[in-house]
Amino acid sequence: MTQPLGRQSVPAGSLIGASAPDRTGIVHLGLGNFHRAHGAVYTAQAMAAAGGNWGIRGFAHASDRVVTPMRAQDNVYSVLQLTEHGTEAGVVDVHRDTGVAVHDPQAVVDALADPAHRIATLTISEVGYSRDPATGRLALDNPDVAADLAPGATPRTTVGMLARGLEKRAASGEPFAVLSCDNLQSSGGVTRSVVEKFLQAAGVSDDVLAFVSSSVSFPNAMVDRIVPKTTEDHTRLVAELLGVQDRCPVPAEDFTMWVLEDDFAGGRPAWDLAGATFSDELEAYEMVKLRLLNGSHSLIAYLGILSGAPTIDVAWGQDFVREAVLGGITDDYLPSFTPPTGFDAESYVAQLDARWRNPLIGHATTQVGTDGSQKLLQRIPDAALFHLRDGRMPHHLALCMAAWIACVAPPRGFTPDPLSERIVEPARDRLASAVDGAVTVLDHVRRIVGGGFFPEVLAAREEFTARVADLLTIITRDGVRAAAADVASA
Ligand code: CS2
Repeated sequence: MTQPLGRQSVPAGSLIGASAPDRTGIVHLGLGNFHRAHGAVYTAQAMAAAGGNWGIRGFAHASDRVVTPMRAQDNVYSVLQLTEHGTEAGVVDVHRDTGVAVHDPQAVVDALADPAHRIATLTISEVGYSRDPATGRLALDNPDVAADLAPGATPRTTVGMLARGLEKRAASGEPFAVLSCDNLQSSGGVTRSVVEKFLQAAGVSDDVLAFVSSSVSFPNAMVDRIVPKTTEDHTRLVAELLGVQDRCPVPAEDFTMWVLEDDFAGGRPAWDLAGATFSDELEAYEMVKLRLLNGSHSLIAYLGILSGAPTIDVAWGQDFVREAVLGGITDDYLPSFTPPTGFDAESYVAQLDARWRNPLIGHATTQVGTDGSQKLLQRIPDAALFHLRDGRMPHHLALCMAAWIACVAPPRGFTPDPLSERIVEPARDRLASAVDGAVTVLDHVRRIVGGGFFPEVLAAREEFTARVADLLTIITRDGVRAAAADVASA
């Protein structure tokens, strides 16, 4: 029987970076696998290089799935790197306290206001920003946001907690940075906009608004590391490699990347010494990541799900998927933005190929396919509009949209592969009511693209909706391979 992992039983030589001191300097919201294998690792390495009181006070949003085992083992855990040339495990010891935000929202508000804390990092996923898909602004009519805005309410949304935390912090006037580590274009700007909108709607004083505008920074950032869900196999592998029983290890690829704007009003860890890049070309880096990696990832996932492929490497191993994705990169994504200085598209795509091919990652297509109604907003409309405005049809983006609809809101008479049932799609019910009674596939697609689920400017491009409807018709009649072939020959 291997001994349980804890601060006293970290195997010699296995610590990644440095252990954090007892004082915490960072509040992290969204304590999932991605943060634990990404930002937390950079922070441990930054402290090894340059010290600092950058221990993390971490909050999961609503679930104790990670918090319970972390607390039982002094908040340390292992990261398991799965590469084709070997598997390695190391232990991360930077979280000094963990909890569940909705169980004690006041603890989050107080932590954000505590002058000892200088940064809040967020990995709350696209859904966590409570935005209206049609406008990109805070969705004031979202019932959870509306409830948080009621006078005297205890906030339950992350945006509400952040806003109330900053409102309280205004009393001390201590500078602060809120760093979004999610896959959003203009991640910092978006975060500032939803928080400020909340504060305005809540009717806070001008002093609070002035504090947030002048003393709280919201740097933009691009994050990258493929981190799947933890399975029993990962737990077993860690026990074999480290000789300890870790109840919440994190599997990850070895690739990792973080590009940030250097705008931290209250100081920051030496993340640059841990391999992060500070740049003033964030918009370009975000586009590279969101379009070439994430946009393509969605296409791999939905084509994969429709052809019964359970994991990204299996989906990517099918010729029709590779052709569609590489065509999408070349024809639709690459021309749609100006990359950062020195960017080498060919080697970036070769690296993506190696990352998606890795059979050890076991990244579920349904995990990538989850929350499509929020994720696709970052991955399709802007790139599609770039082409549509010039009279070109972005066929591969239309295919991605059609494949997503086929999975989560299929037209009557079509039943997608049973894998699609494992996609967590928060808009599933609303999509189903939107398409209820649609008589043609075109009508079906119109009710989705133009039904408040996507920006109005995209819905106004009727030719795009029509192409999505064409491809959806082919998927339902002749299958997903036929739809990909139609795109290849367009
Ligand atoms: C994926 C991302 O689930 C998804 O939507 O595209 O989580 C992706 O694995 C990461 O952004 C990689 O950095």
